[in-house]
Amino acid sequence: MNRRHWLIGILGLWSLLAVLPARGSVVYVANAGFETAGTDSEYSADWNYIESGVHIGIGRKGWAVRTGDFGLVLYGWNAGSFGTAWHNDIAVDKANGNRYTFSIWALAEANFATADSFVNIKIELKNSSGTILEEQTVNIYNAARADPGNWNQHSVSIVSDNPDVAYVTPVIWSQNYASGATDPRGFFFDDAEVTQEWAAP
Ligand SMILES: [Ca+2]
Repeated sequence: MNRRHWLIGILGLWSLLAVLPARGSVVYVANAGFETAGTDSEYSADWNYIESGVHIGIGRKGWAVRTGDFGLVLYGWNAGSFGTAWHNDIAVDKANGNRYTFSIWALAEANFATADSFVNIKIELKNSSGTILEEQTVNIYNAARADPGNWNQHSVSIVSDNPDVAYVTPVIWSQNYASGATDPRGFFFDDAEVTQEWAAP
């Protein structure tokens, strides 16, 4: 193949790709790796927390890292505490697909335990007013604890053809960290992503 034919081939492939529908598009998650601090070093920009009013239940730490310099941690050493984190609403274009997936890497330290046996990841679909239309939750507690000390990626998906979907919100939460557990007993998160694609018909 001479140079001219090679160029035509490349242009042809480029033209074909241009008319194919986008698949598996990754939707940007701001501060996906918790690298940027919020109002203080334990808070993460672009993420919001609810936590125990008595003891801190969740925060950003420099020793809970999969990539970069920071990760998010459930403070399992504060018995009875809880932590919830949710990202700011992420605008999506429903023309890009009907399957929405929130994925995040997690690591359970050896002795992390809660009295209620859950660490949930959830994806919420919202309308343009921010009202939740649909949501789906996966409890990753057992899966993460089955491989202590190692990072694994977990996902929760929802398929929706609701024409009012305008935003996606990823959420993480756990509660009632166990008393009596010895260190190490944190639960780490890092590298969140949200993807949108067309579900197989
Ligand atoms: Ca990170």
